[in-house]
Amino acid sequence: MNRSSNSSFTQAKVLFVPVMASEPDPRDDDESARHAELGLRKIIHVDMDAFFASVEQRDNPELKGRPVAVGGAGGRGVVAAASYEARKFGVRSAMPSVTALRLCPELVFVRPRFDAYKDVSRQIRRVFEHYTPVIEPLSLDEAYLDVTDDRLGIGSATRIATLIRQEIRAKTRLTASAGVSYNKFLAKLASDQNKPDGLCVIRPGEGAQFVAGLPIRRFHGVGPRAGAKMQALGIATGADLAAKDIARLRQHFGSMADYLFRAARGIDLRPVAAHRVRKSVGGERTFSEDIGSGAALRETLANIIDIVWDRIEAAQARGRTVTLKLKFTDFQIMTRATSLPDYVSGKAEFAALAGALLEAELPLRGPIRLMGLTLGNLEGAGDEKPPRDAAQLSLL
Ligand code: DCP
Ligand code: MG
Repeated sequence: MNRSSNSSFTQAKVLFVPVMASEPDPRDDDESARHAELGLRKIIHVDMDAFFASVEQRDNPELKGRPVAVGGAGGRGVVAAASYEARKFGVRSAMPSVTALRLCPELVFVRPRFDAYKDVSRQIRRVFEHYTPVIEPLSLDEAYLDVTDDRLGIGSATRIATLIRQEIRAKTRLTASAGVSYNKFLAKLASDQNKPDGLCVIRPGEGAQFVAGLPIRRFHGVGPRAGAKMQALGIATGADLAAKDIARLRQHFGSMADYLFRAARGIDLRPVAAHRVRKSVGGERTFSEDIGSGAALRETLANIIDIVWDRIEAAQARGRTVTLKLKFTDFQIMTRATSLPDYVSGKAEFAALAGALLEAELPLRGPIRLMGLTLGNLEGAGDEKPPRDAAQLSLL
């Protein structure tokens, strides 16, 4: 996650100091009453600290205290996770490994071990289930929990977050950060606020003020593209966003406008979706320079296949449809999909299907600025119409 040291952010940090783990908060009873009155939920967002890198440091004592990157060290390698020691040098997730090494020459690269991460993911999931059935995992290491009606009748979301963090530490020997608030948007911001090993609570009435001082790139869902648009419109903070009227936001941000309009006021109406079924796993990549030659396209595809297949493994997903997406320099998008009667059997088949989709289009009518790849028609998701519903994660 991007954190920033700009002054408005620092101001927010001062206002919202972490609640210490062992202090019962006298405001909790009042808080419960107010929640009931306003129909607000009690939401916790839990996110493991430097997840893959922390697991590696836990399992290999030689890595403790050292700058560690999980990922491939080679020319095409990308950093998946960076330990906090590595972050001091500016090393970040999704950074090319060569850049990371330039920033931090002592950086130790470790290959990912997805089975180990999945084990931890299952362990933390069991901890969550102890407190609430309403859990929405976002990835292996993070989830939203709705604890409005918690299983044990504890009542205080702050207390529950503290217990969850303690239990995670005891069971996994790893640390998690948690954010507590009355909606998902604020809870996610809060979990990031005091990382690593932090807790932050945003109470009813505090959301709008918290959001006002935040740099816009910390808003969940504002990626590089929306971020660039915001910058062009002079929107740097939550307060700048709140000053724009809804019509103007719709004009620029289409379907995202209503979410942004509410978020700028600390409002988020999305429920914790405990049974959300993922429809596809994939990723896409925008290039710093447009590419057009067959060799460059094949090399790029190979790179994306590596990253996307890691994600497919991490999500333990099985699917029948492979979709390739290309965006030309004139922003025209072309998608090509192929479906099998059975699930894609492994990485080799996935790579072969993706490669065939690309080969069938060569030579392209012109250079492209983006390439994306997804695996869809996932097990348990029911049949879907690819490729348009494919929810994508940006790789950069
Ligand atoms: N990950 C990845 N590629 C990315 C981002 C993340 O493979 N572009 C993987 C590695 C991370 C894990 O997902 O360890 C969790 O991602 P987070 O964004 O939660 O980052 P971390 O847990 O590493 O760090 P933080 O302490 O900021 O949460
Ligand atoms: Mg994390």
